[in-house]
Amino acid sequence: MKEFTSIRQLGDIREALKKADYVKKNPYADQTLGKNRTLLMIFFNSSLRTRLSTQKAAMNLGMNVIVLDVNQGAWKLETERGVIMDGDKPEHLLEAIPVMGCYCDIIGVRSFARFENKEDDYNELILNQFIKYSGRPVFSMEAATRHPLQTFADMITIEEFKKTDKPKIVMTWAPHPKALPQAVPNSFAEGINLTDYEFVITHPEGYELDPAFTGRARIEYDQDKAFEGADFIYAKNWAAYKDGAYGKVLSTDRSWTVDSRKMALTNNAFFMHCLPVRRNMIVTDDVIESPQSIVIPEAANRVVSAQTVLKELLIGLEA
Ligand code: AN0
Ligand code: CP
Repeated sequence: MKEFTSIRQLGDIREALKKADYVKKNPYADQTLGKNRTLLMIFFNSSLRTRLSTQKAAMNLGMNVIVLDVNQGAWKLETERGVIMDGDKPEHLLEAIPVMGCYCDIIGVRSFARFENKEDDYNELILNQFIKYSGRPVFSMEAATRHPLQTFADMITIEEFKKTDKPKIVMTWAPHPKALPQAVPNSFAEGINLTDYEFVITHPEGYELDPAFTGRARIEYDQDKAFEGADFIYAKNWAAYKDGAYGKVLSTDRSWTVDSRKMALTNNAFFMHCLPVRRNMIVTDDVIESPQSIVIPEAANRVVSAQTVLKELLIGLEA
């Protein structure tokens, strides 16, 4: 594999899940694969899980790791070409990227949607510049439109916990005080659409996601109806995608918070969330603390997800 910006780049998802299962059972089997290889992780945004799990995954593969928080200690970067750089940004991304490429073998990038311009976000302006100018294999640690390492961990978790061949997966919007990107729900939808599982997305009107991601999912505006018979509840907030309201918070309606009354409508569903989660906005304390909550094993699988992806990228370096 030469690049990982979408779950689709893993190829056949069942094969990818088998590879992940092997990595989970044999975490130290490939400790020489990454010898003398350097991973550079670039963060334009905050992170807890992605930072730690990807670092741990790289260590399991014997890699060296360098982490750069662009907003803490690095030069402020101009990202637009053609700008007269007489403002507060001393360096251009177009030099910074190839320079960073000189210091590593593989680059991970976290660069969220900026909600300034829908086209720029959905064209993955920042991530694509890394792909074009770094000269290195690039993987996404959550970009503007997708969070494939999270999606892969989510799918690994569903495989581990599912009780039937074709579980009913329900992704529900839930309220949040601040505008959040669509990357996690887009990417989760993209992943579930690779399976033959029943897939329902529920959200208030106005929160429709890009149909390129939601695909075959059934959209149900009645959250109670959507929850009926669910095997997995995947909660997430996102800001509006539609033109004219892109990046806006249209509702903070707490009647959409996942609580025990709603969970009782399901088929004793497991509760999932990528974290970080705001309690009693997205989900009540009792639901996230219940035995059906699998948010911690889900987060633990981020190591398995990252290690499987890094392993494929390391193999790709040798090809
Ligand atoms: C981010 C988001 O919703 O995309 C990261 C989630 C993994 N969440 C926040 O910024 C709170
Ligand atoms: N789920 C996730 O990516 O978490 P972080 O933002 O903490 O990395």
